[in-house]
Amino acid sequence: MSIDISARFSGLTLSSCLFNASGPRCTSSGELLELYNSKAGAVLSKSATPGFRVGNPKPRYFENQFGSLNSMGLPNEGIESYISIAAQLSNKAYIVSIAGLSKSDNMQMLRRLQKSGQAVDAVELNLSCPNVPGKAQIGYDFDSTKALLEEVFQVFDGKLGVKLPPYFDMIHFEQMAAILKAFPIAFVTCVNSIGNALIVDAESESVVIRPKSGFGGLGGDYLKPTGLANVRQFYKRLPGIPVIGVGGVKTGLDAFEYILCGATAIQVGSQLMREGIDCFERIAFELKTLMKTKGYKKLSQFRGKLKDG
Ligand code: OXC
Repeated sequence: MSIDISARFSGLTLSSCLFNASGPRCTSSGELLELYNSKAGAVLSKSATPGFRVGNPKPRYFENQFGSLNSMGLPNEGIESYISIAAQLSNKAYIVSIAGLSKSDNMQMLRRLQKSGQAVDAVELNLSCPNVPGKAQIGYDFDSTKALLEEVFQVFDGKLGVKLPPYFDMIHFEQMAAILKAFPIAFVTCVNSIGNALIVDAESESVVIRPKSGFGGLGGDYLKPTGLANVRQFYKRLPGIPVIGVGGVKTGLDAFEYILCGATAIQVGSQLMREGIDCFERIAFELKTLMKTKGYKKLSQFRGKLKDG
């Protein structure tokens, strides 16, 4: 099948537009190497903090037929580990996600990444983790986001994208887009989980995850319409800035819908957790099969072309 699903953005070339979301199965070196050896088009690390973090108490991940609820609390190996593995991931785009718990954490990691030169191909700055008790999602605080980005681009001149929380109001899309436009953002990833959702188990009359009294980030099918909406909004408002779609991608059809909304590439989260790394080959095959049926040979033939007039 001579159907091309490669993606190019910010100087990165991905043989497949599909890769992992920062979250499931990308924390340990072993997991990152598995992703590297899979059909994923790029490798993205779990969000790093300056040092190792054990994360929130378990159980902290739940799934049902509609998606997932998590409150992982940023368990990760620490930034040094994600920089040092880069040498073993050199033939694929390797993106490191960072999620400092404070501005100074983020600046410390960016200085370190800056010093590491070309080790890492790009950075995804996570502005939207909902699961650290006592810490707000910075992406919902527009002034703090702007102030952070002002400092970020003073110390870091590599490729840097941002991972946004889902927005639900037109004015918020407008305000965040206006902020992002003022910076040399390499890409925008839409969306992180819907924060502080609650799933109830009626039989046990209990919450389903332990941290934060059961409140956690919602992913999977629950998230997809919100993810599509956010991709569409930022695609239209940020011409020239690639948008990476994430939220409820299980099939080639889901991926197709994200590209129609304007996504340049697509991340897989809950489904990667459920199915493992084979999901990349399966979803790619389904996407190519659908494109063939529709007479498309490459993604640019339909990217962003959702009929919405
Ligand atoms: N989003 C994140 O940014 N981080 C994780 N969960 C989530 O939904 C986490 O580690 O809690």
